[in-house]
Amino acid sequence: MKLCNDTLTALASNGRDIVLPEYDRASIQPGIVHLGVGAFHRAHQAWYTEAAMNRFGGNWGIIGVSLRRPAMRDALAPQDNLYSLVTRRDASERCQIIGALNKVLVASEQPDAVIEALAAPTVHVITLTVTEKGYGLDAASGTLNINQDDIAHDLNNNGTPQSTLGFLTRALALRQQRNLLGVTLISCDNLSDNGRKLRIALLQFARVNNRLLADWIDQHCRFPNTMVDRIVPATTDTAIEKFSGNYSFADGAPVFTEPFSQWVIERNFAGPVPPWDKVGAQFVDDVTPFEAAKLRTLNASHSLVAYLGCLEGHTSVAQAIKDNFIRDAVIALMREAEPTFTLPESFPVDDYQRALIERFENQALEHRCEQIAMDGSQKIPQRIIPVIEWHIARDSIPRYACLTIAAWLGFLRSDHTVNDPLADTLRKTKNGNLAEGIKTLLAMRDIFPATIADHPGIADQVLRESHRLSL
Ligand code: CS2
Repeated sequence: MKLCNDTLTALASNGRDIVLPEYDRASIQPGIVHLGVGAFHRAHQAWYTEAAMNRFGGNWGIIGVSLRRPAMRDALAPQDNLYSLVTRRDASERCQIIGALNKVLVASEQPDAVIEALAAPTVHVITLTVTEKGYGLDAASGTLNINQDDIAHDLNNNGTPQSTLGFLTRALALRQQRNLLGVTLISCDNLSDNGRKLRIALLQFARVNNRLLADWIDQHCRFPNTMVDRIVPATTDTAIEKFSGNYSFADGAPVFTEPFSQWVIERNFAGPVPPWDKVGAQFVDDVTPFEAAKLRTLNASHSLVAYLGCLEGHTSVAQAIKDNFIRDAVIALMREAEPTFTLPESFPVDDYQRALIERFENQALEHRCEQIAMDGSQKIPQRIIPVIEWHIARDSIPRYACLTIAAWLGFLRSDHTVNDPLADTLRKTKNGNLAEGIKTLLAMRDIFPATIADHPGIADQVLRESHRLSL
């Protein structure tokens, strides 16, 4: 039996405890368009939206957009865009069928349909998971990188857009021409100040060719900052096969995740949004402390585990964290980050750190070190640099942040495939001896600010840590 609308009722009576959509899918209008419909979105924002519709109804169907590849659409279309969300903690497991996704469009094949979807009058919210590199921002200056290929393409011609910003401006121009309401654009990527960054990128982009549109966007749209959290490994073919063996139906696109989930959203909306705050998300006035805590604790230690794990031959985070050297280093890195942010009292930092280690230990998740090791040039500036800056401003050298850079460098100089938009530049770190490699890396202005690059104590500490790793 294959998962689809017609088999939903049969699933309800197949003996396994599977949670099904409780609203009438056929009558739901799309209220959200999501750009970047990968595993993370389907386990996070779509899951909160599903919970909101299960409890309160509402027209919050999601149109998912894949920017380039058709794989997600092709897997989901034959199953009426239904998919299973499996939450796993060691031996326990729970399966829920998510119905919130109405359809998936592929931007490279159906650009006009994507623009019309974004401009639809029923759509009030646009969410994005386009990864750190999808915003076209220069990490060091925080301004739009007009030389990035897709951005340059979209700024220079009126043909089919290629970039997220290109699609958004075309759609928002239609909304403006049609006198529609503005929308709330919610970045769900692991960037500090993600909403503000999206706003800067989009306004700068729109201003190049259409100043009036930029003014309209600024006046009518909102860009709340958010902190998103849920560990969602990429689904593998083996996991898909095992899934149909475990359940009595086949699903070509299940998602596997942990029970934990967190979503903190700045209360800053252009119009209606789903009642996510009634189903577990938090609407707050200031997301900054949550965001800093998460990026500098969870994500920073994830990068450290991933690079050390790759160097030590561990495949998954759960395996790597069992290694005492890695575990101790992660705990020390968390402690080093701790003074750099202030969490609300409702969010005690000790509990947070302890819970994170337990989440990393979850044996049921096959979260590959290599997956997290991707895009280091985009991730390190968010996760490690603020910690180093905080410490050097107080005349101290953060040893474990330096260890993270050393581990990254070790990874870059190893035989692992480097999957990164700056891969060509990063390859230069392979030249010369270790000290030269460190100098080359720290001199990359797209990644490291001068305050760090020119600080002799940092380069020295990275070298000491590299020796400790026997690089
Ligand atoms: C990870 C994140 O791949 C990565 O870089 O650190 O995707 C992490 O799993 C999520 O941010 C958890 O919320």
